Amino acid sequence: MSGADTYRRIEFTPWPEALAQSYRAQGLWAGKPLSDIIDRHCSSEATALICGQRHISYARFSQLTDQLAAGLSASGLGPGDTALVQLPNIAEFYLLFFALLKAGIAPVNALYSHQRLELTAYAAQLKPSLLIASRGHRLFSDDVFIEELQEIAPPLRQTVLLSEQTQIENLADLVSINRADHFAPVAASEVAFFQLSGGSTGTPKLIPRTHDDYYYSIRRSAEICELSAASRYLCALPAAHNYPLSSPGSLGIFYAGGTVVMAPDPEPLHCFSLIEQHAVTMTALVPSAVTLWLQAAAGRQQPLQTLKLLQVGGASFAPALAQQVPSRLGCALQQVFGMAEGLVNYTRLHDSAEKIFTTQGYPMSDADEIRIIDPETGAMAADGETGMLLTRGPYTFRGYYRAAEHNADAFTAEGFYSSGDLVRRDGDGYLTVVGRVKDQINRGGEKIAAEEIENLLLKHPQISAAALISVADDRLGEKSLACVVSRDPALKAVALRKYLRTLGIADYKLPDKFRLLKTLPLTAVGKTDKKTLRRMMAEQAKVGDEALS
Ligand code: AMP
Ligand code: DBH
Repeated sequence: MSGADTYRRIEFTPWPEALAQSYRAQGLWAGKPLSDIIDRHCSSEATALICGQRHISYARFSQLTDQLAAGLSASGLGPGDTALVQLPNIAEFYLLFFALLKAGIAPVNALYSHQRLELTAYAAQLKPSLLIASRGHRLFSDDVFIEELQEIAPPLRQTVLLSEQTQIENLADLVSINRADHFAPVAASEVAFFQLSGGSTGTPKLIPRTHDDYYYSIRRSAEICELSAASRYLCALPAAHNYPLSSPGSLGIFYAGGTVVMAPDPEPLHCFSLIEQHAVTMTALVPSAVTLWLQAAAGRQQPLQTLKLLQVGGASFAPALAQQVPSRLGCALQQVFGMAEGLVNYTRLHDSAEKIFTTQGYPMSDADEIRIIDPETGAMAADGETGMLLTRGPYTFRGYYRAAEHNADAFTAEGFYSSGDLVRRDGDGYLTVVGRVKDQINRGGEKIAAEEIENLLLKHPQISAAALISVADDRLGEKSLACVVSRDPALKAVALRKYLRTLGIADYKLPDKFRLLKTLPLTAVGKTDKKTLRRMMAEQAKVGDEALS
């Protein structure tokens, strides 16, 4: 292992020393690497992971990730290097994640739905030395995009491409190791990996997470959810997402010595069959998936016997739907309101039905500091009043990666992160999310930064102004509507959608609807007046005005 100051460090905004010391003194930051989550069970033959027919024990998990880490180190990669990773929900996602952590290489795990534009943005910011991707993804079916990435990130010198048949047993061959080489993890106070922000700006931002801060959030989450070696978690949301990764997610389950069962996606019938086959005890969904599960459960004879807990989070969950979970799915509900930037709130397992159905819980840690302020005046909101949520704490980051200008806006002088969420706190400290001030659309838990799409639309030769807003949707909660001013009155939605697709954005970011306007309403300072625009669109929707088709 290298000494703390002999390896290349990845830059990040640190916590002020006094706070860092207090987090250590309180035992919140335990000084252990995230790989301890697996290695603490290294002699256990219990099953850590089930993926299709494969069952991987903790002992095997620990050994394989050691071997892979050694292989990665032997190929010249190590602390200071970063990796761009894009994998679907398969066992290799975790095996490679822990191998990278052990080798001190900091990955960013892109979502599988991400396309050229997102991956390019991450590569341009991180300049990764290593790419891990799947040949099953349309970007990696040949080598064209890999060559593009190498131009954007000249340090990129290693590629691990998994074929659809690649299994962990021969993954070790991919990085050609047969010997127990040395690998060098970094200190627990350093960056372990990068989490993705849903964002509200033109370019997707990266969130450096340290071993210390992330490990604390996982231990505390596992405790709140009362996880044990008997917990069996179905991972049906995208594995890379902060919620199924850490709240308490798969990492919480591994920490507790339980079993993670992989599902490719939340499709209810397949998930129900996995739950029955593997005696799954808990899972995590976004609200739009719960709707599908409730419908599918209605057609079943038997309740899901083993399922004890369903977590719901990522987007607003209507109390009327929340109430249906226990009776129709036969399990308890937990609401989770979190963010990849840090702060996670949970309703607690023994809370009253009223709190569980109508609130999004309260912060997981006593060390989380919360401020709710009036967005106009900055004054503290009283209990019951709506305000903007600011937070800082032992697992809330202090700055996006290399984004000084944006950080100046996203943080207060005292280091509080401005989440952009509008919340209300009740007299017992429970938060309810009532809206947001950030310019983002939350499409069934998938976040879309309005500015990113507007900038792309503005690149179209016929478009002179563009605004992306949310519109209410029964299934997803919100959908996106692009209002455009065009020089060509015959511009068609289908052409715009195709245009955006050729630019390489993820499908979930494609506007659901388009509307052609003569002008966009402007505020006094000349910015798009989205409040007025939203109102105009809601009124037009009522009179059944035709959308651009
Ligand atoms: P991200 O920055 O992509 O990690 O997304 C985090 C954001 O998702 C939060 O700031 C909220 O806007 C939203 N969010 C997460 N959980 C919930 C929830 N339970 N209810 C409402 N909004 C949520
Ligand atoms: O939406 C999120 O980002 C989210 C939701 C629930 C999250 O990051 C989390 C829990 O950790």
